[in-house]
Amino acid sequence: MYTTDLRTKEQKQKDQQEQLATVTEDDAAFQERIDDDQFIEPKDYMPEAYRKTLIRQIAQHAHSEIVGMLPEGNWVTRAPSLRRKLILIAKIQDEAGHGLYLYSAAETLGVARDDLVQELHEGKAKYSTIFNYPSLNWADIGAIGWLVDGAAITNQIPLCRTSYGPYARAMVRVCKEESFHQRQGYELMMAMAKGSEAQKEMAQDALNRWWWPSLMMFGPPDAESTHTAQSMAWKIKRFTNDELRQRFIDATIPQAEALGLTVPDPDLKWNEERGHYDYGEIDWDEFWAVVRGEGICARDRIRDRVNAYEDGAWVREAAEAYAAKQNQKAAVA
Ligand code: BYC
Repeated sequence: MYTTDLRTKEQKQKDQQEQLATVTEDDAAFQERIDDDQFIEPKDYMPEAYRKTLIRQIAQHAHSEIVGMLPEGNWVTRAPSLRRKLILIAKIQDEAGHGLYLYSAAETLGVARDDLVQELHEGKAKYSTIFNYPSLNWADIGAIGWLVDGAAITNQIPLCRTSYGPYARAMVRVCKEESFHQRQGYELMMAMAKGSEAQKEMAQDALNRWWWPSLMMFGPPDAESTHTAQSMAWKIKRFTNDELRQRFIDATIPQAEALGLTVPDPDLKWNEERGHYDYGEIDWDEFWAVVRGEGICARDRIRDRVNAYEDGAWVREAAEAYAAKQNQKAAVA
């Protein structure tokens, strides 16, 4: 069974260095394939550490998609129109699909989806910090689509060229859907920002609360990132956390300006020399606290996932009974 890695950051870095020091011929040939931009497929040789890194990242990603349904699910019954409700339900359903592609991609690496899900339910698995924040007003649904899906696309488009074939292929479809999610979020924000004074205030309030957590989605600063250097060498990651965070900020500020909303960062300003926006200090203490499971909604999220899983037991049983019946028929024929 795959278990959560409880080693300290220093220990992980030390182990990685030791592993790299003992490069076999197979490992060297593997790295050549990576350097040559070839995809690695499930039955190909891969170093054990590469396999483990992928399982960790893909499983965390799958859990994020599934837990990510909850803050939005909170608003389905209160969507202000039939059109908005349909869009929201379709989006949430897409996230479930993303989770399934990703669990399937993880399974090609020799882990069982049930084991991964169990880890999530036991509170041992990580998922994106962003989903531990509450969705408090209707404009939050717009902000999630615009900012959270916007950050997700920024991170995931490069993953379409990640070195592991099944993960890369899953990402192609995920990104197409995320693009629709981002646009519907921005369109919702536009309706709110250009609406009544009260609606504009709701949109601003949502931006104020989701801005900083969205920047945290990209992970710790490069200097504090445990896995970036090795994951870049293996082309699992194509850009560093800070590079993608900067790309997201640069793309999003003009969008906020078009909405007439103010990004809650007094230090934000265009830097002509760098050709990028400078931005203020991110509260990394808050980030690490949420990673440790101390986020506002952390307990609710796990409780809701466990309840949903238990409520769905009859569906799994019915599917298994149906499959058994089909197999029986096939055996007789
Ligand atoms: N939240 O060495 P680092 C979505 C952990 S779904 C929690 O930089 P890495 C959507 C990290 O796991 C969005 N933990 O890690 C869904 C590591 O701990 P471990 C999800 C985080 O992996 C529904 C430690 O911190 N997207 O968009 O090289 C509705 C050190 O970090 C976070 C993905 O999962 C975090 N934010 O880089 C709407 C994309 N950040 O494992 C939208 C795929 C870091 O050593 N994942 N940690 O115990 C990735 O690209 C990378 O895993 C990350 C982190 C950039 C997130």
